[in-house]
Amino acid sequence: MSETEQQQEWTPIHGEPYRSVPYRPARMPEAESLAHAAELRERMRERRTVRQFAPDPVPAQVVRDAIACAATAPSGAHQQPWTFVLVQDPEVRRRIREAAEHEERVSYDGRLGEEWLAALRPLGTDEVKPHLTDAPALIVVFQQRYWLGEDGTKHKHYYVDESVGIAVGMLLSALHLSGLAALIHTPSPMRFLSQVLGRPENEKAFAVIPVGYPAPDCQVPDLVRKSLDQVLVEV
Ligand code: IYR
Repeated sequence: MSETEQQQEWTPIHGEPYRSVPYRPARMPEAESLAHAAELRERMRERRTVRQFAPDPVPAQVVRDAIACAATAPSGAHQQPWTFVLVQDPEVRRRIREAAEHEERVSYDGRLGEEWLAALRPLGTDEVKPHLTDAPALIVVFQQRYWLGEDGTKHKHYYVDESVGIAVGMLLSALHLSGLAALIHTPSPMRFLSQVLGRPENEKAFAVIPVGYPAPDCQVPDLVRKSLDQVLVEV
């Protein structure tokens, strides 16, 4: 982030003329670039989705910094259509767990359908969601489907799913690289999150991300990632 960006307060740029500032980052020497890329690849390979958390607190500033990283994501028309709600209050986490487990019970009892349940079997998930109260922090990500002008006019946001998806990817990377474990949890339907957290009508819940340290006896499913050859096509 440039100094200009840090000093200026955000205001909507909708309909403003194009303005530009110079961008001249120092070019990284190739050897350094290769070393960073290889190290990052290895560190990202070590990330696992965690569902069993230790109750130990996490440094809240690490989570805030990770959210700040996520909020640097590119977005459709630079509309930054996201809100991150950091929940540490145990009573609010308890209410989120109760409502999520209610929805999940219906899902696992048949709403998902046999094909979906079969796809989930190797992950070992079920309707019991202890991570929502065991993890010391939850980040509830909302997507802003539109923004409300001061006069109450609704302005459309563009590529909201893509923008928020990119930001969440950056958030998961930042949390992992800062030493914290996380889970992307998508109870469905998620409307209860707007009610519990009192979010406005232009916001729709996107995911709940429990954050913490893995429990001492944490287990993760024995999964294999696709190799680079299987995901990369070079033309
Ligand atoms: N939301 C449910 C089901 C679930 C769905 C997918 I796709 C997953 O990758 C994992 C779980 C749950 O959280 O259990």
